[in-house]
Amino acid sequence: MHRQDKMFTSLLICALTSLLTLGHASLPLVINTWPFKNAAAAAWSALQSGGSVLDAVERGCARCEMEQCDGSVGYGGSPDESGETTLDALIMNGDTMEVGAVADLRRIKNAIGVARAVMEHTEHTLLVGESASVFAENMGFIAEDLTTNKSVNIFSEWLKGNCQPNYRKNVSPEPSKSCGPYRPKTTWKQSKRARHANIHAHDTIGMIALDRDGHAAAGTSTNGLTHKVPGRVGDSPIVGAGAYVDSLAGGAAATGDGDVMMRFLPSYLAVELMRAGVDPSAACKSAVSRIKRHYSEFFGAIICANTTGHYGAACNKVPGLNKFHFMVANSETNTPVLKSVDCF
Ligand code: SD4
Repeated sequence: MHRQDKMFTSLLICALTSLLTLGHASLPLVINTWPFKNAAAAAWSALQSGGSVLDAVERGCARCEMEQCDGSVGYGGSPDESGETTLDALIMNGDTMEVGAVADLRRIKNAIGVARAVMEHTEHTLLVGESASVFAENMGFIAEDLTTNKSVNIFSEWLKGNCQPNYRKNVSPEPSKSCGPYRPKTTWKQSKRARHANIHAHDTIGMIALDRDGHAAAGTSTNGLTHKVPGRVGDSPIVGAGAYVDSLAGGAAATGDGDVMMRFLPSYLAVELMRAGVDPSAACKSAVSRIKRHYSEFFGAIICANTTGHYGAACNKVPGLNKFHFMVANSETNTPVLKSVDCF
């Protein structure tokens, strides 16, 4: 091939790769993790009817909380070791960098609503546990039991199966065979216990919304991990881990094994890369690669969008996760469209 032909071919490949990986840029934009179409539709219609990007994120995540998306968002999912469902959520305003979040929230279904109340009615960023629930009740949220027949069944099957799987290590009795109560082992070898969490235990909604005027917001909502140790908080309500957004750079939201992912602040990293001019797909990939270096087998994915409305996603390829699905709605599609990316 002549040199000019070669150059033309590589330019063509570059252009095609960009088209495939970047997605078309168009504002406004709503993007969320997993094929949660109704959540994307709720967020999109909030924007279309004149709502703010915060309204869009709140309504989108709230839709998943009501629909109990995949059993991993909202009430009645992921019972912990004591059989209780507790919720984590976060909302962030990319204009003001204000954040509201709740973790280990009990008895209140609308976790993203409470997160927004933390942002708008306190000077704080994160409220946790029983006190977060009392705050929510005082703010007018209804307290109700988050347990369902389904969560009771999951819990009783787990008890019958000797509390397997669980997240304990270096304790006795041997956690891979028995229920607690556990005590710390006096002598133990430093080792990583293989993480057992399966794909169905991981479907947090993470959402980013951008409008035409340069406003951006992001949020998350989840019931965390099934059989978690009571009090466990995942990545979703941790700013920079579960989500991050800056209207001058872009937004990102993560899903997956939060115990591992939160150690790397992947959403913050991705947004900072986009601020430096890296395109959203490459920014998402870098954030995943950073985690892979230490935890090659981690389960997780991240979505990214920049201020021009370009978006992308990336996921770590592990058994059960070859492709990651996410939803996109923008002025080009005018309706939520299912997108996917191959994991690497
Ligand atoms: C957590 N990241 O609590 C959440 C769970 C999740 O998809 O599914 N993410 O670890």
